[in-house]
Amino acid sequence: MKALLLVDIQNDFLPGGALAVPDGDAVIPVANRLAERFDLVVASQDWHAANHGSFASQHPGHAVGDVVDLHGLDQILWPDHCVQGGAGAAFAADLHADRIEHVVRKGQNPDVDSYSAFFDNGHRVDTSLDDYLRLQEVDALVILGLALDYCVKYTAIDARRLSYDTTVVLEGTRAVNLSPGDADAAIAEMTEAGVAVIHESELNGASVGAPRTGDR
Ligand code: VGL
Ligand code: ZN
Repeated sequence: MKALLLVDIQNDFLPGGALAVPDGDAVIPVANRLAERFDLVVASQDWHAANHGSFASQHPGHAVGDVVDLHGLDQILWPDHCVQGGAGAAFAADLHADRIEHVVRKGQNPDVDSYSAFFDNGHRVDTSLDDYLRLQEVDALVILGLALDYCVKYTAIDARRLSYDTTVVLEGTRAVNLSPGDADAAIAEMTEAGVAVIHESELNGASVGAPRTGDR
């Protein structure tokens, strides 16, 4: 079966948030629309310890955007964001979160970042999302959320590696674009990895989960 995976649709990634993704709130109506069409909706939540090593605040002498070595991995430094339990870490208020059946939280370990909803950036520890999806007999994922050039990209590429039929819906995602061109590069990388990157209109028909029965 096919599930919808909503990546990090959290206040800190919306305009006005700590790590605002330009036009990030535009993904919310798309997420809400698609959530009505899937039998299973799951979500990831960036969920950092307050002293997380991806925060520039933890690296005196460094600024947001610098790249440092974090226990052997290149790490872009970000503003403090999505601190566990904080308002910035909450799902966007307009997101129909009542449709979400299962949430995986990532990025708790201060020593390693976790862009993918499946693994930390060192691919050492998994979030248990794969186990959960297999138990639900999910074999195909439609992915959207924030941000296209980080968490959506790494989640989609890992999903392919884990052999899910994987689709990313362009209207449902926006990029940070630290460098102009990052969005296009992310789309190219995902496509190269076997991810179908499509428009929402192309989701019609056989490729989407059957309409939910019972309430419509
Ligand atoms: C993300 C940067 C840092 C994301 C999370 O959700 O794309 N990006 N933490
Ligand atoms: Zn983060």
